[in-house]
Amino acid sequence: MASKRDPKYPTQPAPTNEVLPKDPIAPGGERHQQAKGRDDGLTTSQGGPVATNQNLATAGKRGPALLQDHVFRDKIFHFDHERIPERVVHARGSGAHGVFETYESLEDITCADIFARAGEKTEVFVRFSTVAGNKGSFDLARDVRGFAVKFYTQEGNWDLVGNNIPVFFIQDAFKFPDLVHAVKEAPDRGFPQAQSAHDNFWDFVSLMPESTHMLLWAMSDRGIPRSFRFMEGFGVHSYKFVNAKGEARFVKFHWKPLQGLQSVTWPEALSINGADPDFHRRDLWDSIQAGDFPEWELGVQVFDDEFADSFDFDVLDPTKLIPEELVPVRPIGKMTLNRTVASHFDETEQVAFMTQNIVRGIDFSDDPLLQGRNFSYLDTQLKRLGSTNFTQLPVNSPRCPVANFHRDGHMQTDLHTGRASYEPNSWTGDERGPRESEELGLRFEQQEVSGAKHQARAESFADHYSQAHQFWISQTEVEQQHIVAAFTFELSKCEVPQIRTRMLGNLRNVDEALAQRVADGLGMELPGASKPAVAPRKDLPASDALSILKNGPKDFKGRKLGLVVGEKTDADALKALVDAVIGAGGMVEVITPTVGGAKLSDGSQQPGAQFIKGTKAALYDAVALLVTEQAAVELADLPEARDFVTEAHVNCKFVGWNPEAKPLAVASGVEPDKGWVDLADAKAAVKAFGKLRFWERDVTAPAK
Ligand code: HDD
Repeated sequence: MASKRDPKYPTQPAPTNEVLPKDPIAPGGERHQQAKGRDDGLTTSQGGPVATNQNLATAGKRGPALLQDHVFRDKIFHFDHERIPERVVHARGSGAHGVFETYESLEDITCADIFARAGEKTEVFVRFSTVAGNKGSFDLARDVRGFAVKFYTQEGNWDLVGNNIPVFFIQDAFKFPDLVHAVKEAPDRGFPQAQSAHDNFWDFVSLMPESTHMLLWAMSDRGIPRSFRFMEGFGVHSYKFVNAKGEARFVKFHWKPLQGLQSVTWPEALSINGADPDFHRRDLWDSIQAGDFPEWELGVQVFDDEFADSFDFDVLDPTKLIPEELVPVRPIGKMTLNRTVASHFDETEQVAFMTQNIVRGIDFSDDPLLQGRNFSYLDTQLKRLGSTNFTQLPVNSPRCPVANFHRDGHMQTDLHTGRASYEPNSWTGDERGPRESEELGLRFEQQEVSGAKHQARAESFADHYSQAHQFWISQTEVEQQHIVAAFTFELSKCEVPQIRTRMLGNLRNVDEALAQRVADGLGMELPGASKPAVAPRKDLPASDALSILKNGPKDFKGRKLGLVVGEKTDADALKALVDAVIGAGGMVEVITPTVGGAKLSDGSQQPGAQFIKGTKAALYDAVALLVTEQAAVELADLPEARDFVTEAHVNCKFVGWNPEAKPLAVASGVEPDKGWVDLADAKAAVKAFGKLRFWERDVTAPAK
């Protein structure tokens, strides 16, 4: 054979509803077995059995080390080279494997093979990420989240490299390095890390009014999701679907979590970052390991040139969205994440996403941000992974055959045979090698293009504020209050007053009340409005799809209860509560005074998953206090127990309790209200937990 690369791993899934083949690198898989070494014996990289993994060879018992200790050299050499450059953005990520199932054939609008057959299952790999922080930063930074999906389709890999926010900060890729430099650590001092609450970021965005719409999203609770499982994903750009007749339509991609939308509050985010910096990463891992597989529906907004021409904004402008009320999102398939990674580095770190990885039937639009991205992602993979052969890494390797005349390069792992590495050639049979195919190959839409070379932004991109206003009026009162608080917090960290003033001037173009409330929070006079490129519109209707709270969950499924238990807790009441939570599809973490657990009323020992001094209420979706009066009095003496109750209360969580827990509530300085539900009826309590927050309590909201 000239150059055909067989699917390396795993073999291509059959186009049926069968379950996917076992991944060879998963535990127990063929390659995993190989990696374990000969009969579980330790070997060098060359496969030689190792006699000692403890001591250097030395001359004499206490003498100098011998240069000849090749086993030591092999080990240290590899260790010294373990690190690769982290991603310049989206460095901190969490990956998982899964499957995508197509609902129905979309042949009328796209010839993409993945959408050709109802019920088709396609293997996927997903990587969620924060954007600004380094690899070792914390999960609950206020930040955008990356939502990148690699579909291993039968006609090649398709990467949908999106975010949890449907718009972007900038309109043109030319500005991307500036944006990233502004939000990352200041180059002189190397901080602040993983946050946008600093002068450089707000200096830049206040000078770039096109960022304003995205800023509203980032300052909303979208910037602090409860976990990856509870957030939407968006392809952001307008792409195109092209059918077999060559007809093209615009398409925007949406991921909708079947778990519902959910975020934490800002004080909780601060608390979680200290208590569990891996909160999101752990949540994804734990839920998949527990068999509670997160699911998202992929939906599309499909529209033609006629709609694009009639729409209020340019569909090529990535700072704009198309309201779902105007073009409904059509669900076209479901993704289920059903397998954790076997190795964080091998898979999550080495996975290479690229917007230019499209397949036949999907095409780019002329969005200048997308066009620039298509150039950038390939570059970055070479920098990170060190070889043009990164596509041969298992996580990047297509599951369909690969056949071309690419040759050599660092770390080539394919074994190419035959003498022809060029075409045309006149060899035959296996020596001939692959050929292009007019019928099967990807062809771009045959689009007419005209006009002089141009180096300026199109006028159709000039409106920077109208959709920001639309986003603002689409939020509930609670969500608006959180946006005000976020702007106030972030701008309060800007040391240079002019930056705050400039930003307030921009916010006046979004909404006068918003700007005034932020100015009040900062204790500043409201400056004049900045001059917009075009007058913002205030007549766009509110869109419910833009609010998290209007799209929350309906029950406690997939959520976690933090259940405080003490000495002599009623064993029957405990069982009833745990059964009710599990019956509702939720999880329970039992918190006891010490991690050794507590002795229940029936004399049995209840182990603790956490002890009260080692956890925080912010880590749970609801909390419950199931304790005797004596235990409540003892807990009331512990500052950590009081903090636990106070944190749950002020963040509007539902608190399940029995009246005996009152001394703990009193000592915590909180007044039980209707959000405190009696555990006597466990099922009713769990039903209340499913509402997630008792917002009526919001003690941080300004008095009306
Ligand atoms: Fe990007 C990574 C999403 C604009 C250049 N980007 C990266 C990742 C996501 C996004 C999710 C992480 C992928 C992974 O998990 O490995 N990026 C976006 C979205 C954008 C966007 C939704 C706007 C709509 N990005 C953007 C621009 C450029 C880049 C305009 C450059 C011109 N992005 C990169 C990059 C990264 C990257 C430098 C860093 C690591 C990587 O690619 O693999 O090339």
